[in-house]
Amino acid sequence: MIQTFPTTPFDGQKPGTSGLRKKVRVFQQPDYAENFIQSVFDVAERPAGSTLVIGGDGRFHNRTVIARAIEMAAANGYARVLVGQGGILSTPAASHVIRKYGASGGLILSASHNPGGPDEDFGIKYNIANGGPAPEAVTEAIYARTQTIDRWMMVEGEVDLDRIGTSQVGDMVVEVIDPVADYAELMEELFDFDAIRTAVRGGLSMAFDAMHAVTGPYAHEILERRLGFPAGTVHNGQPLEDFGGHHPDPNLVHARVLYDLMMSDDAPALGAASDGDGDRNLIIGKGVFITPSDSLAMLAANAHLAPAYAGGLKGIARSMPTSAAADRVAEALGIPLWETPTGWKFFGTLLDAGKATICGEESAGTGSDHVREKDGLWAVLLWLNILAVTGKPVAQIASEHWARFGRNYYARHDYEAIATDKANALMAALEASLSGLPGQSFGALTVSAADQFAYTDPVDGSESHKQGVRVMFACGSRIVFRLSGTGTEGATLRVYLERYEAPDGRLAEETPAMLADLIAAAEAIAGIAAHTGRTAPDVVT
Ligand code: VG1
Ligand code: CO
Repeated sequence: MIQTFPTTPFDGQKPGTSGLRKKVRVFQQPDYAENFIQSVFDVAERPAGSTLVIGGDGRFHNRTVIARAIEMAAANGYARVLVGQGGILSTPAASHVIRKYGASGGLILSASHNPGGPDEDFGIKYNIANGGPAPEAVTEAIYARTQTIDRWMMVEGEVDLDRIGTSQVGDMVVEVIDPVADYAELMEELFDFDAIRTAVRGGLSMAFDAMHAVTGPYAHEILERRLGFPAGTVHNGQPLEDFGGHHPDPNLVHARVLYDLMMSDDAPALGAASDGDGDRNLIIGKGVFITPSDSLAMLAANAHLAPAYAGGLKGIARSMPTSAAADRVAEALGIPLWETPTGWKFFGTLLDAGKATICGEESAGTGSDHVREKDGLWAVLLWLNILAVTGKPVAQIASEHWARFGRNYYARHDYEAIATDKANALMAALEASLSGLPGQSFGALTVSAADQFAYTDPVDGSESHKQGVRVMFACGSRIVFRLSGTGTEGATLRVYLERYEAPDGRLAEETPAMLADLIAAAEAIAGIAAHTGRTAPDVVT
């Protein structure tokens, strides 16, 4: 029996860079999650008989929202729900399941790399039938609906999320599926598992930090069981509702233990980590950290060594703040390079249209057309495939890459939890100053151009404005300023710094030293200290 509950709108249910993210306490308010999910169902394209995929990263509050989402799907006319056992599906696995089973879309319950637990973060993201994040037109429609919503609907029912099998809620079939099996099978199709297994027997070693988040079960199955890495290769492999009290953010700050291991004499050949929902990756070779922007470029340059990409790449896409390292690879390969706004939702049309094969973001996101999300383990497996086939250490692959293409020194400085009005004032002042910047010098750096990045999707023509302020210098260096769209507390200012050294330039320097004059210029241009009172970033990645 369908029950209908009257409700009134909540303010601020606007999806950000990657879905709706708020504190758990906000999501726990009566009707809060229900209003958002009902708004999704009210605007989503879902023909009669549609299948919905539901899964999450296992964080606190997952099971509560999943149980309710299933009841609501039954009342809203879905024919079938596929849900991961235990409510678990990594973001890339959810994307694959949507595609494989022809679902009309999916709900992914995650706040990704944000911390979890009763006082931390929760999130809901809707993905469309191609398996990718809903594009802006859809998220805008969802948001508009949240502002007028006056009822939500459900059919009472109970599903044992821990038991694989089929049950019924109202007229709807609910299948609890193995969250790992379909994904692991896909990875076996893409990569040369035999070559990797042989290399492992020959001594190829690695450490993978699952950060007590969703990739634990995937990494145990793929790395230890299927590829033969010894037990213990996967660290922190058990998903916990609060990620063990840590930030499941695979960067040099939050994955410090792994970093220290990789810089030690006992380092294995490859160190890797993934985030809360399994879509990000951190890559560290023995003694050498590979920036995500460099990793994108190096993977693209060597992708032909993996079976799935042996026929070549159709194009490479990167988000605007990501370094231009991949641009040089695209040029060498004679394929197009697409520059999109931040967020994976902008890659979907390019992948669907066959304009790009590999995509990446500076925020530790890399992926390909095998799904429509970034994919942490995919990146790790492509690195393993390359290491296995070439027999070279990561450091050698990196130094040879830089010797051929030059090196983009790169860092991102994050200033977190700034008062929103101060962050907005900083950005407003920066925007107002843009037209006067060209020609100005900051130390040895002279501004050649400055603008607000705007994007017109080359496939569907949709436009996105105000996607970040770019300041370009005559020497080819660049600073980008933008505010995060994934935080739940105040505002986060991201400052992206990039300096290019040609193949005959200084290729083996320390990054902070190489970026010192850019850091000073960023302060002079944006007045970060004056606006925010902060004299140093909270996180440098
Ligand atoms: C951040 C990253 C962006 C990424 C997004 C979602 O967004 O910068 O590159 O796509 O997180 O990643 P923002 O707006 O905070 O800069 V995840 O792993 O949270 O799904
Ligand atoms: Co993520």
